[in-house]
Amino acid sequence: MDKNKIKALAEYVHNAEKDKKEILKITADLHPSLSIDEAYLVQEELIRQKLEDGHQIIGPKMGITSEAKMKQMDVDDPIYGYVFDNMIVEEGDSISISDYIHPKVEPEIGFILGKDLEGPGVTTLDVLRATEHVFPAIEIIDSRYENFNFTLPDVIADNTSAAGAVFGTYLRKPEELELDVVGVTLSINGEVQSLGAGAAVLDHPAKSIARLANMLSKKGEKVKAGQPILSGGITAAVRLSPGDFVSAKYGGLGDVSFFVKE
Ligand code: OOG
Ligand code: MG
Repeated sequence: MDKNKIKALAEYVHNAEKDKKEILKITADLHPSLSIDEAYLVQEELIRQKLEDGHQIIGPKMGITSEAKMKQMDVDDPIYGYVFDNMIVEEGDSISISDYIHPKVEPEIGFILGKDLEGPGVTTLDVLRATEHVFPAIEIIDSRYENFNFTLPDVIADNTSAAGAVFGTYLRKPEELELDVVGVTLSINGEVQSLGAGAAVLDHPAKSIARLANMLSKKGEKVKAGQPILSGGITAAVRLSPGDFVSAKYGGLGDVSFFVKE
């Protein structure tokens, strides 16, 4: 794929995000043969455009790391993308539904590393030893594609549907918890909509961070200390409506919540 094509595809997705207008997936028509490697080139260009617009990367995120997500989205491999500063929602604050296309939420466990991790060969244990804190989080995803309908390359090119992140302030050391058996409930207006445990994420959420380090090493990049990192949705994602009070509650890892307005 030549540079102009990559740029055009990144603009296609980027404009949908800026205009809050859903688009047909890239592989439907524009470029049916889009490969995973090409999709990451489109994502890189999209990220370059966002940085050029003055936005900043807050941290990386993993996606499609649980069976629940693989089934819901009908794709089956972990992928990564990036959370930007303009996506951050403070705990307890409100979002406006009109700032999104068709937003959904999913509960995730967040990591902050005390030292950089560089693959290949990073293990789950390496991640746990490098982790300074874990924290509760909710990710807001908002695929730019019609009906959240996409293939793996499509969703990679769309920065893995990243649209918002609510980082809880309850920090724990990883050794204070057994992250794989930390349970979570995701509730809307006090009613549980989905539930799961950390092990839903690749058997252990720290394994997801190891996978991220190993994937990034193919580009000569590492997972950096100090950045909040999302390890991937534990449960299927739940659609948002105006008036929702969204809350994720974790066993031993506190909770995190926010409101949805018109
Ligand atoms: C893709 C986003 C995947 C996760 O945690 O699985 C993701 C999507 O479901 O639209 O962030
Ligand atoms: Mg996610």
